[in-house]
Amino acid sequence: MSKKVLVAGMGMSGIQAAELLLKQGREVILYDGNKDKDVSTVREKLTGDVEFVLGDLTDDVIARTEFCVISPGISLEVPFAVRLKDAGVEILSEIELAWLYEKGTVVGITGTNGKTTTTTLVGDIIRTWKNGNAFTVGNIGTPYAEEVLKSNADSVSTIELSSFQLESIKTFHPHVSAILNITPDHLNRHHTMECYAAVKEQITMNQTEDDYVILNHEDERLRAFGESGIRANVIWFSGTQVLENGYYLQGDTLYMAENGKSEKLLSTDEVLLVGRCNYENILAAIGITRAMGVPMETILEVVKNFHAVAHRIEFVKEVNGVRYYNDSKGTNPDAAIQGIRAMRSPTAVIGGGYDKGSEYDEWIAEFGTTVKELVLIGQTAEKIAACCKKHGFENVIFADSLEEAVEICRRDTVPGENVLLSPACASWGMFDNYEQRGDIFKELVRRL
Ligand code: UMA
Repeated sequence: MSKKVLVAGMGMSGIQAAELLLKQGREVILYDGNKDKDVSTVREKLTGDVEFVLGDLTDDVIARTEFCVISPGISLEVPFAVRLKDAGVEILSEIELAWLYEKGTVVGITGTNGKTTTTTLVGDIIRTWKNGNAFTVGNIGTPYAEEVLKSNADSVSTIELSSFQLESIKTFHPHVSAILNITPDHLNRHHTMECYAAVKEQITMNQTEDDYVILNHEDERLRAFGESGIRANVIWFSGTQVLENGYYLQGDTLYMAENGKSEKLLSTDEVLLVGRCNYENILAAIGITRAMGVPMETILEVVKNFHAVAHRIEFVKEVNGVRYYNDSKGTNPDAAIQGIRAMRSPTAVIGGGYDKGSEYDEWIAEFGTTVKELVLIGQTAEKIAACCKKHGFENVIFADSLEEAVEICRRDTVPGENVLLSPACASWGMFDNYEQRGDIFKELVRRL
């Protein structure tokens, strides 16, 4: 009996992994745990036939499986994944599968926050340098498996990588990798910070002395990791300290340093992004693209023209003197802190959502005089409200929907103030993803 490849998950990654395998002439079983999944719309996206399985995975299917490609949203601890492992079936992430077909060079970018902005910027710089022979893929929204067959000896794939995607890599080997920062997130899946950090650090596990890793010098865990004798060449960046070697921000200027000799690169008023977290993303992007060999002139040209990405402290509209910002990508407390830091006047914040097991103390401690009221939605509303009480922040209001939350903020703000959607939580439960949450928010604001 010839065995098939089992692709688990019929979301974006699963569909593109199945399509890639079909193009290689492989036989595919496409599986989803949701027994009500609409198979007909999935079938329309595929160019060949696959065997569909929904609901529970039977022993018969496991016996017919050569290896499994797992979607990032599926934990390795779910019962079917444990049964596959027990049966000796290898489980690969969609990233690992795509990597097996890569013909060009790869840049991999991970970290808790700033991944999307940095990946987009790096992707733009590399696309300019390579005259379009480049791909920007991964957690950012286009599965790596969708683009990899277009790669060639001279192309570069810039990949945003989540911890979920790094969990089941085996041989994946970026020439340049970056870990931007590691702060608590997704702890309901990885359980401890140590496990979460270890998964992120796997991005370097196949790198050699010919490769590079860009690390945040101000992240204690990453500093220790960079000094622990890893094989790749370490390049540091810092948003707060002058470095002997690396890329850093001092005052309003970005510098590059080599053996204690610093050279000014550009000042913050020459770029369109705002906030220290964004200057750190720029420093990391410069470090990554220099390591790839892009001329500094090309890098700075693209940096200067780069706009904020959607859903990341994105200005939406001014209504009656109140500025509305969409930071739906603020899916954890640390990311949401950056949203608050970017506000320059009193702000009504809309927060709450899916419970990933986060703690909200540091986020609430950042409210200071900036946050005038917090409007809470979703599963975490009570938990966040209790945390606000502990920190003496009283101005908390509950809303049943995002629409009601926007209406409350409109009612409670005056000209010169801001409204910020920056939930500190994932969107799941109320929305399909953070993009949908942000798009709905923008639509509600445009209708005000
Ligand atoms: N499913 C199961 N069993 C489970 C869980 C899910 O069968 O136990 C099924 C669902 O029924 C659904 C499918 O799996 O049909 C969904 O798969 P998925 O959750 O892996 O989603 P994709 O559509 O494949 O999107 C994934 C990433 N999603 C997640 O990691 C949750 C997208 O990142 C990514 O853009 C896309 O691949 C392309 O690479 C989104 C995300 O939220 C933006 N990422 C997290 C984050 O940024 O914090 C990590």
